[in-house]
Amino acid sequence: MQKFPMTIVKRFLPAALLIVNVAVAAEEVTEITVYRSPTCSCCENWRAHLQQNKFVIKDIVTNDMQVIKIKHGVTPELASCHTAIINGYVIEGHVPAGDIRTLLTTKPKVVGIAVPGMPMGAPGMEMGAKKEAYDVVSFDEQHQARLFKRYTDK
Ligand SMILES: [Cu+2]
Repeated sequence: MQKFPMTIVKRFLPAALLIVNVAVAAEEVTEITVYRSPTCSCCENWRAHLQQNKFVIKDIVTNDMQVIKIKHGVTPELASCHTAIINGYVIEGHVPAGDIRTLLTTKPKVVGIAVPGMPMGAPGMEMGAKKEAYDVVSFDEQHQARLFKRYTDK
């Protein structure tokens, strides 16, 4: 029986390990830390929306969401119920999963993105056929908001 030449193993094994590491890193990106208050039911609906879209949730229940929001630069104008962190970005409120994916792939120089308030029809805020228009905005360290994605009431 011929032994597998050691030189080939030495040459290709590190490359194989590297591929495994990259695959793991890509999956880690979808882990999102969600801060929410124990009484928030729409937060749970939003978490379900993320899970349906293959995000892995680290759930942190807290009675002091105000502290979390201040710590992450979320002003009252930007604020909603839950606050989440993914890959260094802040995700405030009922942001659709697709917009989080866009953020992670385009990597803009922003603190995060937010859906201020609790618009009807946003993920986790479904109320039958009722929908209102809402904006996903990005915000920077000066709390300047910019349009990231607009959703109509249709
Ligand atoms: Cu909510």
